Amino acid sequence: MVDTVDAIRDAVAAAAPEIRAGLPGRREAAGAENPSGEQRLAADEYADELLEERLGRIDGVGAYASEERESVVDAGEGYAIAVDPLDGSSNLKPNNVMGTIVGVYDAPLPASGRDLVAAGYVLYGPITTMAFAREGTVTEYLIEDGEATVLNEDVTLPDDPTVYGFGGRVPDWPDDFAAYVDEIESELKLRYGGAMIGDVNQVLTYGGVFAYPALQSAPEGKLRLQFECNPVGYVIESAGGRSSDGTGSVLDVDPEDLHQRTPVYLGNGPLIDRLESALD
Ligand code: P6P
Repeated sequence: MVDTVDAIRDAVAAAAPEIRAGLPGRREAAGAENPSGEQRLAADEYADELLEERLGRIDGVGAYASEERESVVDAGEGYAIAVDPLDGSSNLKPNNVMGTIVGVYDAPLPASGRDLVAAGYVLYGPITTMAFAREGTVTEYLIEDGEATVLNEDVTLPDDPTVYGFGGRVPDWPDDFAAYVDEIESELKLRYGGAMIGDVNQVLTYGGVFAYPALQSAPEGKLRLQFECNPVGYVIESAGGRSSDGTGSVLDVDPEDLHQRTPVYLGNGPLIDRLESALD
């Protein structure tokens, strides 16, 4: 993971001269769409191929799946790795943060979040960090020059939340969610950057709530259960927070399809409890 992250970050940074020169760099569309029908960038494909090559060859890894591929790459016995190779790659254009999400399931995919044995996410920010959850603890690492250095060996959500970030558009929010937002926005500061990992890491750092809610136009929400909501929900719950699909832990959502979407709400327990009451 550490080696792969350096190569992906370098590839994203390699686009920088082209961005400075106004050229598309790896921002250019790769032509295809991903299984969720979203524009796939060359950077998405690059990160996906690198992750499959590096993670797929690890002893003990039996399957690889990604948000960018229709089906699971089967490699026999072992853990199933599910990744979002470059989450928020559309942020390349505005030169904003992006991430890589990885879930390690001890079950064939699609799997329940309860089958996760580890999960984490990488944030390509001013520095590259990885938040990795294992056995109920979240450790934050600095990743640089092929080395992972522990920055915080037990990351927990602050008790006094201060930020929120919600996806979707106000007119598309159901009334019950909009009513919750009215309450929350008078208590917390808006922090939304359009890349789940950047926004969730704000919540992990300052406390608060991130949501990509059920929308009137998309009751199932936007984010993918296997590749985004389960792994990131696992990290937030391991850091002492809560996850929800609006009714209960996102880790309990029944896995029916590899690319199924789910509404997702992540953050401090009391804020998620209030949200579930509002959505009742
Ligand atoms: P919107 C990025 O495309 C992504 O999958 C998540 O990283 C992010 O939270 C969400 O979609 C942003 O969606 O509708 O705000 O552009």
